[in-house]
Amino acid sequence: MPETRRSVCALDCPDCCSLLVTVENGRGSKLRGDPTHPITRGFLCGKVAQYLEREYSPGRLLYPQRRVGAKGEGRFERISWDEALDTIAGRFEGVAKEFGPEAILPYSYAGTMGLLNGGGMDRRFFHRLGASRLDRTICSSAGGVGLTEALGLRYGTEPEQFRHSRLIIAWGANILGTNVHLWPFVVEARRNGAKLYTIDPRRNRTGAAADKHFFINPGSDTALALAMMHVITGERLHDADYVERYTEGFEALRERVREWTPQRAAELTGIPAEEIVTLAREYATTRPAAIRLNYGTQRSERGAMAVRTIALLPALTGSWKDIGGGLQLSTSQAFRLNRDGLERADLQDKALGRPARLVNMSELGPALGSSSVKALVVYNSNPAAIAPNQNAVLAGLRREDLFTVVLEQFQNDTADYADILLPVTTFLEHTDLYLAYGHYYLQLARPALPAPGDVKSNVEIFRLLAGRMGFDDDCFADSEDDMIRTLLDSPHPFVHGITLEELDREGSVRLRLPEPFLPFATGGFGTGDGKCHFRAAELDYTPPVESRHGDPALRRKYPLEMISPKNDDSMNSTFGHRDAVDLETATLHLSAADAAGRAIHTSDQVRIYNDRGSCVLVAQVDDTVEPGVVCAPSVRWGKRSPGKRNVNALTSDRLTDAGGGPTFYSCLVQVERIGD
Ligand SMILES: Nc1nc2c(c(=O)[nH]1)N[C@H]1C(S)=C(S)[C@@H](COP(=O)(O)OP(=O)(O)OC[C@H]3O[C@@H](n4cnc5c(=O)[nH]c(N)nc54)[C@H](O)[C@@H]3O)O[C@H]1N2
Ligand SMILES: Nc1nc2c(c(=O)[nH]1)N[C@H]1C(S)=C(S)[C@@H](COP(=O)(O)OP(=O)(O)OC[C@H]3O[C@@H](n4cnc5c(=O)[nH]c(N)nc54)[C@H](O)[C@@H]3O)O[C@H]1N2
Ligand code: SF4
Ligand SMILES: [Mo]
Repeated sequence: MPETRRSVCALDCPDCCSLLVTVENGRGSKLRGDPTHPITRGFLCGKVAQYLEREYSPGRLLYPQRRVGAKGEGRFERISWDEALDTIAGRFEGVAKEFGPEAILPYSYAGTMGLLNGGGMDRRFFHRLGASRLDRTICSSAGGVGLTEALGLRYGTEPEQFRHSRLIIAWGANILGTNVHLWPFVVEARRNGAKLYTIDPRRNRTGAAADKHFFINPGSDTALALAMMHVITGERLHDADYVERYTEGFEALRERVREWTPQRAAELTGIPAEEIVTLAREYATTRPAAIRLNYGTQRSERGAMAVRTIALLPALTGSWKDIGGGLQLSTSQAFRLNRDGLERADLQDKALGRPARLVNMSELGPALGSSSVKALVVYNSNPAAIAPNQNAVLAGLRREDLFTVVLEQFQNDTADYADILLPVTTFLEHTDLYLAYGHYYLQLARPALPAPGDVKSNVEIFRLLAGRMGFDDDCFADSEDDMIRTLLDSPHPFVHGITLEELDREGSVRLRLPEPFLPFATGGFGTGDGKCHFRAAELDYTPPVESRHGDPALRRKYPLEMISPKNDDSMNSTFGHRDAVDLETATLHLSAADAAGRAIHTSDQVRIYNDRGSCVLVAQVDDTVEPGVVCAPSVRWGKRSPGKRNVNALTSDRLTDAGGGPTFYSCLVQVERIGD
């Protein structure tokens, strides 16, 4: 008899779907979205609807292995878990003795969003070891700083409320591609007469479905936001009552944005001045108006300021008062769990007597180049493919004196550089607790399927390694349930009283928030006085160095701005083993004007290059980008590409204006046709 088990999608996606797994004779036969979940609403995205392909793929790693070929070559032989763990513990002890434990660096991101396997036992282990700490900046840290500067907090409008909006602005947000469970609410709003506008350097699927698309030059969003403020304050379209009660610094803001005329912004953004004026007026006078801001805006050199200025707009118009107003970038900070208890940073005292040094993951190339890292442990991430300045990263991974451990499900680019390669479970095979960054439901998943071969979870592997290293602190004996109970042990009213038993019973539990949740309707900002502080003197914009208005010498050499946003049907590099995904991410979109000047036609192989490196893609000449911009949906496995490089051979390890984030989308390149 088929049985239905519950699970949660662990991929790095705002939707954090609730799943139903059909199991027949111990084997998963079907995956679907839970129809009773208020956000999942019974459907899954295309990539996860087919997740059982990945689960049962012949490409799954099933046994521990040791490298026998050269680094990067990908030749391995099977070993036992005992041998693998003993080798790792022995090497760590050796490195710690010779160079100090900070010569060991963990490298992980959100391959799983599960709190235990994403950052639980691993954190405890590395803290106790005294290893370097990783600053996990690769995705959202610039935006996180920008949002915090604006609101003092990192949460906002709940997705369910978008159905009440009359104007929805998807600002650097490809809702249909990366956040598809918001879409039904957008559809409902539009059925009731709402308009959807998109602001993006490329007309993606969401832009194609919108009422109006605004092509914006990459990295210029701050100029647009400041000009919108110019129009709104100049024409007195702001909400005077809201501004008076719940904000601080309005007069200074009005003064500050006086110089930010629509004409000036038009020059920088490429959006005509009249359109900026109309957009600002419509935004300020349509109620409710909601902004879905996603992380696309903050992967540029001015990313933090872009998010900050955009996130100030709803305070100016009082939109936070309205059901269906406000703004959403992330909801994650509402999950006030006991992360300190989970991660146990205090264990560093035991190892070092102080906090360990911090290494920025967006600068992995320089970090490995400096030789201060002697051992690297990669899990939940594929840095050989996804980190910026790939040639520097690969040169580091090739170092003979670097001992590299990789915990993976698949033999991806990074796995090829491992000394020891450990096979891990998928989210369908282990217990974990999930917060979301696109809604307000906390979810628990128990194993739905048996783990194949000899695979183990991250939690189990770091627990075993702690044992091998002789760490006898009680926390290393914690079970998964112990760790979840620790996380739930929080006095904050949003989570207080949620128990493991409730989660086991319900699967998904709404945070203890009022419904509807209007976080800033009457102040409540995360500032000392609860008001939104405009801090006008700090608001400013200069174009990215790598942009059309940046360094003129660089631009003469490399005249095209390259963005490499998310591919609709994949998840960063996670599905890089799929042929269809490989094909989609082998594409470079360019305008007819840029193609004609280079004698490039659709289906031609093209080389994209700059001073950092080059990669080969297939041209697609279309009108999804304007002249001057090229777009490569990402991220492909380098090992499947000609020359074994993907677009990150071109991206730079220059950091964002704040937050230490990467600048993937501030990247000047040249493109040429590869002759026949
Ligand atoms: N299908 C799919 N879904 C995913 C992912 C995936 O790889 N594939 N990845 C997941 C992850 S890790 C994340 S962080 C989220 C990210 O989700 P998003 O932030 O929505 O994804 P991005 O593609 O980075 O950026 C969104 C849009 O911003 C645009 N953009 C680029 N530069 C600029 C700019 O300067 N200004 C403006 N206004 N727009 C700009 C891009 O063209 C893109 O259409 O998605 C998650 N979901
Ligand atoms: N050019 C360009 N580069 C980018 C981006 C871009 O838009 N353009 N986006 C950036 C962003 S936003 C992000 S978040 C990063 C994402 O980069 P990564 O964090 O590296 O994400 P993925 O490429 O999805 O790789 C996650 C890996 O984790 C593995 N995994 C899944 N579950 C588990 C588990 O339980 N245990 C272990 N050990 N492994 C597991 C998967 O098999 C997969 O190989 O990429 C960044 N790089
Ligand atoms: S990737 Fe996102 S949309 Fe797809 S199933 Fe997972 S949470 Fe849902
Ligand atoms: Mo991300």
